[in-house]
Amino acid sequence: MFNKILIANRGEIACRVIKTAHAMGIRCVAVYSEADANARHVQMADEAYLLGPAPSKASYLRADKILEIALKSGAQAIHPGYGFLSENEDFAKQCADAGVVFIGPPVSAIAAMGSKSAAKAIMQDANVPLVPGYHGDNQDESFLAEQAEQVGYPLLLKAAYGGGGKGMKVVWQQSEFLEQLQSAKREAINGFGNDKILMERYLTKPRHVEIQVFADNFGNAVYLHERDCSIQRRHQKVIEEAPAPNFSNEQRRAMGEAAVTAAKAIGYAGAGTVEFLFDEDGSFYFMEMNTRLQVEHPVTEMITGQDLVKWQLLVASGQPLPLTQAQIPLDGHAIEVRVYAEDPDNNFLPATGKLTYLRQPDANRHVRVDTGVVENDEVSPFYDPMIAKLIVWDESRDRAIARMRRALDDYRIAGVKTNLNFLTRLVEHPAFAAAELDTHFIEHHQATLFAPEQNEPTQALILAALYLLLKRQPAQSVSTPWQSALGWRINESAQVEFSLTQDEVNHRVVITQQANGFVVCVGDLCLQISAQLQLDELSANIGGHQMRVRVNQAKDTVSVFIKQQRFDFEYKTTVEVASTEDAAGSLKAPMNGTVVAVLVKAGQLVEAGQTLLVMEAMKMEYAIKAPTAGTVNAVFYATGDLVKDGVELVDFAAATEA
Ligand code: MV4
Repeated sequence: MFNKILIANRGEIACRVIKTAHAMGIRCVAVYSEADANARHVQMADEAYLLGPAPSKASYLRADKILEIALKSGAQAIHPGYGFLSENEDFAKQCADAGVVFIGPPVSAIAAMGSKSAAKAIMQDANVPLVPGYHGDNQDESFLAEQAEQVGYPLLLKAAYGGGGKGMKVVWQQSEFLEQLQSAKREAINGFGNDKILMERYLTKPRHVEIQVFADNFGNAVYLHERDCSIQRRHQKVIEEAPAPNFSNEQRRAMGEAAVTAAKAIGYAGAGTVEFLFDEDGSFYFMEMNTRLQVEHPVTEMITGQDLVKWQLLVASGQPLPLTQAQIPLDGHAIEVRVYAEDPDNNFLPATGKLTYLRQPDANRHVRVDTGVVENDEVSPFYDPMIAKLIVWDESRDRAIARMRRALDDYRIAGVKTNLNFLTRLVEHPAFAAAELDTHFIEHHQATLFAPEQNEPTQALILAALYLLLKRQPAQSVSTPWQSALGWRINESAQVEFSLTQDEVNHRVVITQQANGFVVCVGDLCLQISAQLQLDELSANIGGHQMRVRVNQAKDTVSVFIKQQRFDFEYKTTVEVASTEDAAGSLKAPMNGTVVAVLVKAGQLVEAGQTLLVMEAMKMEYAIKAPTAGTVNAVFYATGDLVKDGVELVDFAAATEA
C-alpha cells in the first residue's frame, strides 16, 4: 500500500479521499489555488502546495505542476477525484511516465471511452445492448438520411465527441431530418471540433440507471449494483438513489453483468460507472462509461457497506478486489441530494458569496454529509458551486425519503442562495414518493415544483420581528417588560415597531408586549403570540401552533428558516423619538434625513404614541410619534423627501382634556 498520495482536486471530493486515506494510515498531500488557501481540504491534508491563481486552468488543471509537486513531496500516487484531470488521458500517461501511480483506469481504457462512436463499436462487439441506431464512419448526408429511415422516428442525433447532452437534436419526422442534421453538425464542430454524428432511436421517457463497476489487475471485475440518477436538470444530476426503485433482481443482474462485460471489453481496472438508458418496457441500453469515481458514489457505499475510495487504493496499489460478486451486499435504500449555491427561482443561476451561517444535520448511521466547506467560507465563481452532498440511508425507500426531509429541515445556510428549498419540494413531491422517475421529472412537474408558498412569508416576518425584540431583551423571556432596555413601564403596554424589508418591499411590524405574551400586528392582521429565544432557536406559539425555527442575523439581514425555506429580511434599527411627556410639540425632524413612511393623513385623530411618520438617517430609522392623543392638522412631507434637521414635519394639536 502507498504511504503517501497526492489529491489533485478540491472541495468535498478532496476531503472525502483524505478521510479514507487517513483511516488507512496514508499521508495526504493537498494542492490548492489562491482562492482555496484556507479551504477545508488544505486543512485536512498533512501538507499542501500552492498551484497558482484561482482559475482552474491556472491551478487544478496544471498537470505539469501537480506532477512536479507529487515528485517533490514523495507522493507515490495521485488521486484525481472527479472533474479536472480525472478523465484526462494525457495526464494519466504523464503520471505513468513519471513513475507515479494514477489512481484510475489504464490510459487505454480512458482513450477507448473518449469517442462515443468508438465506444459503441466496442460495446457492440462485446454484445452490450445499444439503442438501435447508426454509429458508423459514413457521414454522407444522403446515406445518413437512408439510415434514419431504418432507425425510425423520433430519432436522436448526437455529436460523436460531445458530452453532457450538448449538440443533441431530436428529429420527430423525416421532413425535418436534413435541417436538424446540419444544425447538429454545426454545433458539434463548434463545440467539440469534430462534426461526426451518430443516430439513435429516441426514447421519450427513459430512466438514467447506472452501474458501479470495479475491476482489479488480476482479471476480476464486479458490479456494486445500480444507481437511479433520473432526476436531473440540464444534464446535472440533482437526486441519486440506490438501488433503483421498482427494479427486479433479474434486471439488476442483467444490467450488472452487461456493465461488467463492458468493463472487461476495454481492459478496465479501478472504479468505473456504466450508464444505461432504462426504457419503460424494461429494456436497457449502454450510453457511456465514466472512467472515474463519481459524485454519487456514496449511495452505493451506503447500500453495500463498502468504502469505494479504499477499494480504489487497494486496486491501484496492486491488490485484488476485496469481495467477489456473491459477497457484495445490497442492504436498504440510500438517497443523495446535491446542495448547491444557486437560485432555483432565477433559472438556477449559480450563486456566490460568503456562507455566513452554516448548520448541517448531525451525521450518524442514517445521515452523511460530504462537504468541503465550513461556516464563513466563500463560494467563489471559479469552481462548481456545490456546497455539499447530503446522503441518507434507511431500510426502505419510504423511510429514506422521510430521513431526507428531516435532514433537509436541519440544513440551514445563510449568506448565499441555495437549492435547499427546491430539494425539499422534490423529495416531498408525490410523484417522487411514487417513484415515477424519468429524465424529464423536473420539467414535467415544473408547475408544482416551483409554485410559490403562501402562508409562510407573513409568519417569517412576524418571527423575524420577535427575534429582534427578544434578542435585545437581556432576560430573553416572555413577560418581563420591566427588565427590558426600552424603558417600558409597569402598567403601560409597551409597543415596539420594526421595519423589515423583503425583496425590496418594506413591512412594518408592531409588537405590543403584554403580561403573558405579545400582540403582533402586520397591517390589519394582529395575532396573540408567546415566544422565547434561546441562542438562534426561536420557539413561538402562534394561535395554538407551537413551532421552533432557527433565526440568524448577519449584519442587517435577519434570516428565518421555516421548514426548508429561508426568508431574508433587511432590518433597520428603529429608534422611537418624540414620544414622552416633555417632548410635546417636538414634531420636528430630529436630524437631516429622508422620510421613509408617512402613516397618517391630515385631519386624522391619533392616540398617544402612535407613529405618524418615519425618517431614516445613517441606516437608522426614527419613528416620529404622537406625544399625546390629538389631531394631525397637516403633514408637510411625503415619502422620499429629504428633510433638514429641525424643520417642522407635522402640524399636531393635542386633544384638549374634557
Ligand atoms: C438519449 C435519450 C433518449 N434517447 N438517447 C442525455 C445526455 C447523454 N449522455 C445521453 N442523453 C440522452 N440520450 C436516446 N436514444 C435521452 C437522453 C437524456 C438524458 C439521459 C440521461 C439523463 C438525463 C437526460 C436528460 C435528457 C435527455
